[in-house]
Amino acid sequence: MAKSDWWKKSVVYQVYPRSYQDSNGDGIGDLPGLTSRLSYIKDLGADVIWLNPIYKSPDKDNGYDISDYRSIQPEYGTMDDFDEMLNRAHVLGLKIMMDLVVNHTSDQNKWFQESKKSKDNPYRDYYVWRDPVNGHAPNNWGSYFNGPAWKFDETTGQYYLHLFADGQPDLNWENPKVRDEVWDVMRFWLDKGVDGFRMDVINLISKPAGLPDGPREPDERYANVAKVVADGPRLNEFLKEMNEKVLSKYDVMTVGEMPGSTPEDAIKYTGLDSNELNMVFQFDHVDLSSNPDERLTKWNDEPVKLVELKKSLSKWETALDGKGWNSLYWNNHDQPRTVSRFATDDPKYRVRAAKMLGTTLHMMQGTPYVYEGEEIGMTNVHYKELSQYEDVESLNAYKEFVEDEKIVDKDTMLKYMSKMSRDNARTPMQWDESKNAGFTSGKPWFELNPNYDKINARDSLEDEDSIFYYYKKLIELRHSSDLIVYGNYELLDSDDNEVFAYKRHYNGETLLVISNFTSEDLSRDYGQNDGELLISNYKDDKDTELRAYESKVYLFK
Ligand code: TEU
Ligand code: CA
Repeated sequence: MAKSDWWKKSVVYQVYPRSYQDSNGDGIGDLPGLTSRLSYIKDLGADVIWLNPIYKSPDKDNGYDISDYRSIQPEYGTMDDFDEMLNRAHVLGLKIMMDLVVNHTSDQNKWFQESKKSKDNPYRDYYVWRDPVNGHAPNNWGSYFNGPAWKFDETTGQYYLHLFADGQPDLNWENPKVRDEVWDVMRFWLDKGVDGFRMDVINLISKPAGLPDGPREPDERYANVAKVVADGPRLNEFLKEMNEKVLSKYDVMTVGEMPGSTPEDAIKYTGLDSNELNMVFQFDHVDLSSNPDERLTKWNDEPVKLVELKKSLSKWETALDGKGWNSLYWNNHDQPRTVSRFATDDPKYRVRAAKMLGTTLHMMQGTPYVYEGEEIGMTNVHYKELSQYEDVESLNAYKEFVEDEKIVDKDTMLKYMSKMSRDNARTPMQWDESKNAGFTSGKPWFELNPNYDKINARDSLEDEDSIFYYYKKLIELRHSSDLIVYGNYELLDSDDNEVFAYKRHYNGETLLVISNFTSEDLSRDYGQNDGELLISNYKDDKDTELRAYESKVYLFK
């Protein structure tokens, strides 16, 4: 079918339904709650909503462990509630992109329940089962969520593979029946009218032949599975098949989540004639800070160096220009809050800093994603106690590193968690200053960030100078400018560790973007004097002067 590139001109708003809006007082966000907030998202100017999983799930990993792909998690409502939400969104001109989680299912999924019954069960080969080797797991792979990637199952005396939690067994994509099941699930939702898929860890679906051991440091218990499994031998083939059998028949948007992928991989999967995906989520810039102790990787409290950040984002901008398409994001449900991580949540600078970060990202080439609460500058929650955390990744990491292996002490780990835990992104949306921030009339499933009396949507909507209206303007600018959508990218002064400046070029026009990433007063001259100021996070413009977290965009015709 004929397709357009509407997804290149779109801005996506991500909703983590559990934490967005509760409608019935049970403390859990739900579909009717989201429906009641669609006009807020429309008001911001977003075109597409990416909805995190809402399928039936035992919720070991907040919906990323699906037990039934065709029904709605009762906590979130009914299929009628879903249809109502979809319909209402479409009436408002909003598209809905679903999360497609098909690298693994829940261990409660009917397929797995059958699969584990016996070696000759028709569903046995839906998953990856192997005999023990010398009484141990079949290879040395570690799970993304700590511990081994294999779990022994007494019933049949074999191990099954789980790259994530042990309640998330990996599907065996080598089995054509599995692929057909996935295509059917996709058609089920597409035929309802959904507008696309965000595909969870889709670059992990093709496992290397023979499942060989991975490289491992002497002090590591398990091999880093990312290095062995990502970008497997049949990935291109599987994605092409998906496209041919399903996606090509619908005008929808697709984004593949691809931890560990390089620009070359992304071009392979999103390239103009690859017939696979529209764009990928890459991880380079969110993986920039890491613990010098390899075993701890993401658990650290190192600030990201601006030159590194510039290098990373610019590498993707340049490499994909004219060859593929970028997705642009600062945060999502797996990452700490943008303003706390890449600038500062110090109340003195927070609003400016949030606008500065928004400008820096939204003026790039690619499809921008706004994570719920980012548009009002929500911050990390800064929990102090282990008992405040919910997330399986954080809790498993604490257990392994503090309790079992003792490679880091409790206080240090809690400090890392307060900086990096996914739970920072998962505290409920802050709607107003009433009890529980207007998120629920009951007891919230997860403790709110106590700063909701100062940071909330109602205040933002009442203040014309708010981050919300600033984001709205950024989105309007994109919608009205081919230069912003299509222009190519040129980084300026790559070695400058204080200012992020770049240009975009298109049809003889140039856009100049300047962002001060520090709280200092600086001075820089990029010839901005001659340009027309399009947007800035200060009321007045002082040319070469750059005040704390100042950000400005100029047009040259
Ligand atoms: O995340 C994939 C992934 O790579 C995560 O392990 C990510 O690196 C980590 O959360 C960052 O600390 C996806 C989903 O977005 C995530 O919520 C799921 O837990 C995961 O897949 C398993 O489905
Ligand atoms: Ca609810």
